[in-house]
Amino acid sequence: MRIIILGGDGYLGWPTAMHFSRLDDDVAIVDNFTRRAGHLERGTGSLTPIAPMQDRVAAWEQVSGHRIESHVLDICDFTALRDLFEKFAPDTIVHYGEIASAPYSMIDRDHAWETQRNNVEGCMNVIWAMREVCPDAHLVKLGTMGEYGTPNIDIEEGYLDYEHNGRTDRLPFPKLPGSFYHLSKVHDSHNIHFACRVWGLRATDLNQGVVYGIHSDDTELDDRLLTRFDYDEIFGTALNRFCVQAVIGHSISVYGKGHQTRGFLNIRDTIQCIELATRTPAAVGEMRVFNQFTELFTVMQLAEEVVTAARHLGYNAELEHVDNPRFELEEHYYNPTHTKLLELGLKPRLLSDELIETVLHTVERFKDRVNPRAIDPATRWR
Ligand code: NAD
Ligand code: USQ
Repeated sequence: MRIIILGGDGYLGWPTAMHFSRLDDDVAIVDNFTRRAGHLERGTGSLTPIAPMQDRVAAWEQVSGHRIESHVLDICDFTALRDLFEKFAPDTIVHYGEIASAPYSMIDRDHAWETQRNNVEGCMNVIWAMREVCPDAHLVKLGTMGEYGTPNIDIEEGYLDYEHNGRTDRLPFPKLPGSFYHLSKVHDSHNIHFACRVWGLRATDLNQGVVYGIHSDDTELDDRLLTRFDYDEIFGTALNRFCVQAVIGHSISVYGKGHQTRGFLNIRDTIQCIELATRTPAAVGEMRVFNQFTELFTVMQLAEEVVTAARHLGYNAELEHVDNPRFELEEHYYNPTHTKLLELGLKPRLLSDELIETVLHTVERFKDRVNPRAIDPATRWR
């Protein structure tokens, strides 16, 4: 495959790029370091020391013998993006390149707008550039399970069969997202769906759950190949934050009752899912939707799993219910379907004590880099 990975400097994009490169696909990565800039703005950073993108690419070539093409480019620059698509002629475009934080989008009006502008404009550019120069390519777009919210009915994979006043239709599943960030993904889904229906583009919208974990097969080869690992209140996600908190002796921050249920998956399974989605592309004119997660947990269950694993390693880990900074249901029904990736061959790596301990061990190596000031939630939904 000739594959472009947008957001290739990110937590998921970098290990995905190495994975396809190792499999001998022709890989180009694109990033404008928005995530690194977001950390500079907040005075925070990745737990793992991450090399500049160009150094990581050079280290990868040295370690693996494979070359990844890299481009410093803002996806919101339409001309530059279209030129790259024209020159590289991708058959697959994996689009990770968005601002990925719900709290960031809730800081204030400017951060809400910057998140939606960057994400919607970037994705809009991707579909227009595809239409103009590579209409046969397959777009694999990272959406999020949070697009659906937590409705009191079963969640289907993208579409629902409706019967209304004696008539039936299959329509996009209703969306009830919980932040301006999650809303940006809903806007993207509508725009991509439109491009598939009207222009005949082909796309897979991956409604991914919360990702955890620190390593892929390739990041383990050399410290210069590490991917980022965020633990701060803005960019860090639940289980990753809990592991850092356990190691530095901070109480594990369960927001509210902790009965909120979400879909979760290991970073290695993200890569597996992307590979499965890219190797069997959507049909012309189709926007497929896969719900991409392997397990459901309540936040409490996750916190308890981390407490158990951390205590096993000798840490005196404890969880604490903190006043929930978000506006979200803490008790709700949650039953999302997630069979399509399994049907394509996904072999989930389920959460285990051993897996959490691996993360804890890596956190231990870099614990001196933790900024404790960055951990407590300060961004509130209202
Ligand atoms: P990340 O922030 O680490 O990676 C995204 C990358 O895109 C960053 O390196 C950023 O600099 C880049 N980027 C953003 N805007 C850009 C622009 N205009 N031009 C060029 N590059 C740009 O985030 P991640 O955790 O790797 O997430 C990747 C994707 O997966 C995101 O779209 C996110 O919404 C989605 N997702 C992530 C998770 C998760 O738990 N990590 C779960 C569900 C969905
Ligand atoms: N939570 C805590 N304590 C914490 C952090 C989070 O209890 O210290 C709770 C939150 O209140 C929420 C749940 O854990 O109920 C998940 O929060 P999160 O910060 O781990 O994840 P979220 O904000 O939903 O966003 C993350 C990624 C985002 C992706 C999304 C997938 O940052 O890019 O889209 O997961 S999903 O949640 O399925 O929409």
